[in-house]
Amino acid sequence: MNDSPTTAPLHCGRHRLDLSYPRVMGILNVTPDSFSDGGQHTLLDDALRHAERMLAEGAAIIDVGGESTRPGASPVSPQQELDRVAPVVEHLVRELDALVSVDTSAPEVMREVSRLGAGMLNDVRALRREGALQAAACSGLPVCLMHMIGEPGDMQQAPHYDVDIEDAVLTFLDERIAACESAGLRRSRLILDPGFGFGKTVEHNLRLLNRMDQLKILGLPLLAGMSRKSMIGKVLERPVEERLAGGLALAALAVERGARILRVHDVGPSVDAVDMTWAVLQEGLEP
Ligand code: 9MG
Repeated sequence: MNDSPTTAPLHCGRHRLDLSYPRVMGILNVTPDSFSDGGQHTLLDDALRHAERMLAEGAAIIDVGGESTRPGASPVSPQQELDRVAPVVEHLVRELDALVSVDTSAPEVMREVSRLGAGMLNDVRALRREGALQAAACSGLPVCLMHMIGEPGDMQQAPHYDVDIEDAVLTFLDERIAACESAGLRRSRLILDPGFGFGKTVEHNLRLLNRMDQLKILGLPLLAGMSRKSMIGKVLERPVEERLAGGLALAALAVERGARILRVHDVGPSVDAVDMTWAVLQEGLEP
C-alpha cells in the first residue's frame, strides 16, 4: 500500500482528467424525483442547458444520473434508466465534447453508455450488482467506488457500525478494490468515495470528513459528495435550497483532507471555493 493518493491523470475514453489539482464534477439528475432539483431537469432541453452552464462555470466532469439515490427513492428498471440518460449522454459527448460520468449500478446501463462515449462510471453500490464488475471491467473506463451500507430505500434506518466509521469505510473500499482487480479492472482505473449520507448518521458524516485523509493510504484519487445533503440541513437547520454556504465549507475541508473530485450542484461557487482552498494549500510548496 501507498501513503498518498495518486495524482496521475485518469484516462476517461477520449478525455484525460488531470488530477494534479482538485476538480469539480457537476450533478445532472435526469430523474423526476431527484432530491434537490426534483423535476427541474427531466426535459432533455433543460438538462442540456443546465449541463452547458455547469461546463461554462468550470465543471471538469458532468455526472448524469437516471435513478434517484435519495433515501426512500423508488428503484427504476435499467431500461427506464437508459431511456433517461442515453439521449443526454449522447448529446453531451457529441455536441459539447464533455467528459461525462454516468451514475449507475446497472450493468446494462454501463455497457450502453460506454458505447455512447461516456468517460467514467460512478457506482454508489461499488459494483456489487450481479454482472457490474464484468461490465465495468469491459468498459475500459475509470470507475468511482462508493461506500454504502444497505440500499437507498433503507440505508438511513438507524445506521450502525461495530467499528469506527473510518475503519469500516477503509475496509469496505479495500475489499472492493480487491474484487475489481480480480475481475480484471486495474487499480489505476479506480476512484474512491466514502459515501457521505449513505447509511450514515450526521455524527458518522462529520467524523468521516474529519478523518477522510486516512483513506489516502489506499493510494487512489478520492471523490467527495456532500452538496445540499441532509448533514448540512441537520447541523445548520437549513432547508435544501439554503445549504450552499454549508456545502462550500464542506467542499473546502474535503480538499484539505485529500479529495481530488468534488461532486456538486452549484458549480460556479464550488470551483471558486475549491480553487481558493487549493491556492492556500499550495502556498510555500516547491513549484
Ligand atoms: C449519485 N450520488 C449521490 N451522492 C453521491 C456521492 O456522495 N458520491 C457519489 N460518488 N455519487 C453520489
